[in-house]
Amino acid sequence: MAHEQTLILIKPDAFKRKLVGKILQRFEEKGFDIRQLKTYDFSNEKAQEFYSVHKTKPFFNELVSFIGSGTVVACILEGNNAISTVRIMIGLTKSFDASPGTIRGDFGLGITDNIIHASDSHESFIKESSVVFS
Ligand code: FUP
Repeated sequence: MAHEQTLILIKPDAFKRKLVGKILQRFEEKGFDIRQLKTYDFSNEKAQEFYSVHKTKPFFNELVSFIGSGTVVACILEGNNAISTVRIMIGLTKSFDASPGTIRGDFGLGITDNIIHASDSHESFIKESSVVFS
């Protein structure tokens, strides 16, 4: 068990639907501490940097455009096994496949517009948090 930090982004679809409070509440109730929290508006350049691991993927442009389409909420959470536990809590990438009880499973049906992002490794957390909280 590792006491660690992870980054989440509450994406523009969820922000527009005013789901910020409900989503953050789940992480607080689970026991995570909020260490950093802010609204953030991605420039095209920052969005490309954030998603650079996906730059060869066919959905890269759609992804960059979507994350820049409105305000997001960026949050650094801290607690036991934060990276893997938060990934379990958000659910599968395709929201229509995500299990009920997960954030994507309860709130979404989309793929690109899938409510929330969470770092998938310590290396991703370092890179992503430096893009958003630099
Ligand atoms: P996840 O880690 O669950 O966010 O998913 P991935 O790293 O596989 O994908 C990154 C983002 O690309 C996801 F938020 C959704 C988006 N995506 C698409 O838009 N189309 C696809 O076919 C696959 C992923």
